[in-house]
Amino acid sequence: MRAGFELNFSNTLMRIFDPLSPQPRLPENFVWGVATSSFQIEGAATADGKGPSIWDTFCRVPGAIADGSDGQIACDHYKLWEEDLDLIAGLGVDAYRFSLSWPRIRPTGRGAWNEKGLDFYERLVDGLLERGIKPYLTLNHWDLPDALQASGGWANRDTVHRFVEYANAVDKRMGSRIAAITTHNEPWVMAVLGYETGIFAPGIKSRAAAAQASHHLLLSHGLALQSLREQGCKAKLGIVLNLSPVQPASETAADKAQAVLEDGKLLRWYMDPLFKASYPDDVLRYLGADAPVVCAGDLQTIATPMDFLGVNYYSRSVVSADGPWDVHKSGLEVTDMGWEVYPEGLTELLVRMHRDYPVPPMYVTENGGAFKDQYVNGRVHDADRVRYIAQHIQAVADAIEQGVNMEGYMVWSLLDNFEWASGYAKRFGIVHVDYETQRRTLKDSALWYRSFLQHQHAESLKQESLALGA
Ligand code: GCO
Repeated sequence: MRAGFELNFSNTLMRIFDPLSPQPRLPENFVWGVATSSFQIEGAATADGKGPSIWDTFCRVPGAIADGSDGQIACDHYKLWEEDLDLIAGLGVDAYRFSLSWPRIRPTGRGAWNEKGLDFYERLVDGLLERGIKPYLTLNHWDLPDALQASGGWANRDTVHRFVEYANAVDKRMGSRIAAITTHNEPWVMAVLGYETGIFAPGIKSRAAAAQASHHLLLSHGLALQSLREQGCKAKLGIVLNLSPVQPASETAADKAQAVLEDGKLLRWYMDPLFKASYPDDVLRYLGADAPVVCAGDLQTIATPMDFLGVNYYSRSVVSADGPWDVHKSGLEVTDMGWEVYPEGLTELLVRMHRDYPVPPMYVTENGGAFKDQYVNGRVHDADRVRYIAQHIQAVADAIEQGVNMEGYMVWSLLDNFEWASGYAKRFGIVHVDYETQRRTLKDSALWYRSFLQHQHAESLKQESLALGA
């Protein structure tokens, strides 16, 4: 155990942490990482020719962001990127998952390209490679060029083609140096929270627009995959979905039926077209006249084979036919986001996906928790976050035991950052950010992850030399 490192673990968790005890068994080349996204950390909202994104615009809507904040400065990563890369390298991770700001690269989404934007990401990619870290690049983590929203954004089929152009341009500039390219991060969030409930950018409230947006996101994913492969792109290609097991609040027929429908809207609406080239009938029936316009060939395009699938997992979803479920009912620990800590749900979810769909190798591309951190004398003792991460790594190991093909795990997030409609009040980082001074401080969770990874890597080396000697 690291000196001075006192955490109150249960026996199981202690075993994960204690280098002398058996660790969860993860495959040889398992990829360990940390994740961020462009709008949440970069700042520099208008620097070097960047155009506005829908989130820049949405932040100006009174009441849209809980603390009235915006992404103008965020973690100032656009300026501090070298320091941040050193921080990532210091953790001993294999990979860094980050996203590109589309309007930094093409300010109006369809006009001229901004070379300075491409230059920034090229420096970032080279900086990662110099430090021995694999770049996992996401093309769209929600910050659509605002100019494309003026013509309907993702509800307009034209945006599909603009996205493919953007994907091609990024690949031409740096694709050969990227380990994996994710087309979209969490299409459900963009479609449902962005176009149906309107609590996220662009703030539209139309179920029909949301359904159409989800279809266009999926279609653009499939078309981009085809186009990137035609271009000879060597990176692994995939998409990232936010998923949860959906459980009924009770055994009543009404609650169970509600859970089936919610599972359809959250999981099968994305997994069925991606892996079975069809939309689920029950959700189509539920949407009725709001179902999306789907052109001939669209579903075959969406089902273009992927090299990997990313899963973002935070909690389970419990649904009741009588309205919202009170998370405090279960007696489980609840994070600062009001989400139950439910690691066994991750195992359940991964096993179910493996059982129900012909999935490619999967990654947990995001997992982590917001907690009420206290910064005291240069330390943040976030034992709750350590426990959260350790339990979920164990849950991934359990899924692997049950035959699921998992290739990696990434913590959300490297840094405290702009948590969308919650602003800066919710902290997900394993590194604390003082927004006044931009000083970064490793929390206990970062120190824990670092020593856990040291042990994992030492174990792999041991296995390798045993294999060589045999
Ligand atoms: C997400 C997002 C992140 C969030 C995180 C916590 O993909 O939902 O990728 O941007 O910050 O999930 O809510």
